[in-house]
Amino acid sequence: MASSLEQRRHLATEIPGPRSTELMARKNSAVASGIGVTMPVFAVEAGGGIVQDVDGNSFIDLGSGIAVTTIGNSAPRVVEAVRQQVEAFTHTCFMITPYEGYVAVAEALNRLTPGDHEKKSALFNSGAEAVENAIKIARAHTGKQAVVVFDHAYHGRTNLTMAMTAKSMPYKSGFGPFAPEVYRAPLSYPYRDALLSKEGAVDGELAARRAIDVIEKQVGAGNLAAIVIEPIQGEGGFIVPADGFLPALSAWCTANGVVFVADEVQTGFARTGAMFACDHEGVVPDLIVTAKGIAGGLPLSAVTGRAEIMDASHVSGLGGTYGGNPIACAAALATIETIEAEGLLERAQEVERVLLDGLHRLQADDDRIGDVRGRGAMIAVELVRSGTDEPDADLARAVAASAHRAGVIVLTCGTYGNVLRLLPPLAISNELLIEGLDILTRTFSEVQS
Ligand code: PLZ
Repeated sequence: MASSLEQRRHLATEIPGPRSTELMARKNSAVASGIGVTMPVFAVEAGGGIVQDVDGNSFIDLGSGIAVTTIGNSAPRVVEAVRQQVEAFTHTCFMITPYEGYVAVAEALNRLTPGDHEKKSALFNSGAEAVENAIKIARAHTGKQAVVVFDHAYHGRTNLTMAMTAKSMPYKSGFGPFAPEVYRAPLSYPYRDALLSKEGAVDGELAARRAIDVIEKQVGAGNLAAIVIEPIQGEGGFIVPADGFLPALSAWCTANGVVFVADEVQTGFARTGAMFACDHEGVVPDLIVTAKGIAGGLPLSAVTGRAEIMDASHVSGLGGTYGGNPIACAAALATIETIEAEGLLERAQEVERVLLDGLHRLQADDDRIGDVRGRGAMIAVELVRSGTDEPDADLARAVAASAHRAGVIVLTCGTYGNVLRLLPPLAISNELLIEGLDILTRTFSEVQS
């Protein structure tokens, strides 16, 4: 995938450099403190596997702007489609005078998402907005109100999605009261479940029964509109549930008149080596929520699902001024074309092999790496204090900060803040990927804990 930006890590200054330091001072006086930043460098250009900053430093991108630029930043097809659309018109509002791009994106989503039943879609702007709309639709369809989410879940920062998100700091603390009728069930978390019972860790059906028991006793299927789950949890720590967990939950929903909603905001669009993470286990959600990787960096999100559920709302019950903006739709069509034309599912599987190989070798030499997990280009390591299973958030922070200074963008996540996650764009070269891994490996040996 061509990018005009030189595909080379290069440090021209200390990190941060003088121009970034100046901009950070302006940011601190002009931008609300609630908006934090991971790295103190300001971007000017990005493409392939590189992000370049205002001081001429080039970073290896192992973050993709939190799993958004999966096909690469400023990917050529997206740039061209956006340019053409900007020249034609920027906005009319689909609810006022509709346009073809929106319909074409809905058709593509109906075709690509799991299951060959009749589907419909509705478009929005952000992941959180789409999650909220999935709940509106599930409630309208079932006439029920309760929503079940899981331990370690992340679904957004709006009021309803804050209630659905598990972690208090930084997402919820001080921002209540939260929306009612949201209940939390235990997740299948193989690494941590194994500390309690080896059997429970590998048996997804057993873990699902534990969750279903909580749901039946504490909520009741008769009150429950929807179960919402990330098939691989993102912010919660890249937790891949044990095989059988998702199919068992989905089957229980079908048997009990509950809408099964997959939040594929972070996992969707080739990220995990399949178009959607549900595909790995043949799970067919009733509704699927997508965003992030859908449009190559432009803000777009969607709810797609069974036509009879999607049609439950009265006419004009769903919408918004910008939902399915024409420029974002043009970008989404170009993104989907790129994934299909360039074999990016296979590329994500190859990225998985490279990352797992490097990280397993690192784990063999370092007992602070408790777990290596993930799928495709969504791979993480969970860090613990040497020889224990105690989460080590300080180590994750120190390794990330040191990697940043060495010119590698990596992110942390996890309920305990002890997970280092790798989300490279699929446009990255293997050379940059391996160099990024080498730097991480060196960083681990330098950072003592
Ligand atoms: N559902 C599964 O991962 C967004 C959040 C970053 P929005 N994750 C990144 C942050 O700190 O705000 C996310 C997600 C899943 C929903 C969302 C929300 O998507 O587009 O950020 O609203």
